Formats: sequence, C-alpha cells, structure tokens
Amino acid sequence: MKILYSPASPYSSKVRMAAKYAGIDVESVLTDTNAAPAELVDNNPLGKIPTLVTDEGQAVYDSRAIMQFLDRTGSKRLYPRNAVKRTEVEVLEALCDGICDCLLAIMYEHRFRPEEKVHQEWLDKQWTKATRGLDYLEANMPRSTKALNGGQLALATLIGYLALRFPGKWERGRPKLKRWSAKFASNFPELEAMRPRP
Ligand SMILES: N[C@@H](CCC(=O)N[C@@H](CS)C(=O)NCC(=O)O)C(=O)O
Repeated sequence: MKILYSPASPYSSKVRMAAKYAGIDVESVLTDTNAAPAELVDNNPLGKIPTLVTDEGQAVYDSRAIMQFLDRTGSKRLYPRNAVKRTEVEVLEALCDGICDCLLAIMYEHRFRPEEKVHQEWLDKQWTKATRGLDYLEANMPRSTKALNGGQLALATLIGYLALRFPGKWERGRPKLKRWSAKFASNFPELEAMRPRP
C-alpha cells in the first residue's frame, strides 16, 4: 500500500501519522502535484495529495476518506464506536482540515497569482475564518488522552502547518494550542517526525 504525499502537505501529514498510529505499513511516495505525474492523476483525477493506493490498486482520496479507510483497516481504531463521540471527533477533524483549507488558500493566492492580482479581501476573509476556528479550538480543546483519534491527528497536523507556514502569526492568546502541540510532540515522537515539514 502506498500514499502519494509531500512533506509540507497538511492532509498528507495527517494520514501518514494515522497509518503509523494504526499500525499499517505504507510506503510514502514523494509526489510533486505541480508536475501532475501519471501515478497521481491516473489514480486521482483531481491530481491532489494525499492519494492512497492499495496493494490491489484501489485508489482512495481525499484525506477524510483515507482516514475512514485506515480506521477500517488497522489494528487500532481512529474513531470511537459510540455514535455521539464519533461525530464529535469527525467534526473536530472537519474543523482542523477546514482551517487548513483556509491557510492553503492563502498560500496558493501568493504562490500562484501574479503579485498585482493578489486579492487582499480574499486573503483577509480566509484569515478571519482561520483565526475564528483557532479561537474556537483554544476555548474547546480536546481532552488530552493517551489514545489518539482522527480529530486529534488533524489538530496536530494543523498546528504543525501553522508552525511551518505562519510562524509568529497565530500563537498570541492561544497558549492551550501551543501546550497541546508540545505535549503531542513529546508523547508521540514517531508521529512528530511526520508533521508538516519544508
Ligand atoms: N480535501 C483534500 C485536500 C487535498 C489538497 O488540497 N491537497 C493539496 C496539497 S496540501 C494539493 O494536492 N494541492 C494541489 C492541487 O490542488 O492541485 C483532502 O483532504 O485530501
């Protein structure tokens, strides 16, 4: 089984950590989405990472479908069985991924548009959503547990992506997020190594 990924991609980081945590052996294949290699676009018409390809050749995307696939496949569950708790975890994941969507939109606006076409109002709107989400998380931190779930992996990914791309811009007034992140890093060093990297 392999996961097409790039080290800076937050969603790739989330699913690679999840596979490791669930005890699933996957090969990570470094993939440049800008080059749109055949291995990527033949498996995912959207040309996005992460894309998982099973040993039987079944392609699984996007990251939340991959998380559900890993949950059904691994030795450790990534989502609670209890319906109410499961929904809570899935919504936490959706929020963290959604904040990543906003942050990525900001990155892409700068990366793919000529400077004179960068739309400041659009950037501001995305940043407002992201900071509103971060404030919500700061006020509603998931309980710290020894066992991880898909929501917490998405949170670890989000904070890792913020640290990578927005250093100095998100930490103020959010000590709980910072503490949670440091605790995650010390409790799960093997996962820490897979958080977003340059
Ligand atoms: N909702 C998707 C988002 C995936 C996504 O946007 N990945 C980015 C990299 S972080 C990508 O592939 N970008 C290239 C592109 O959009 O062409 C998921 O959760 O997997």
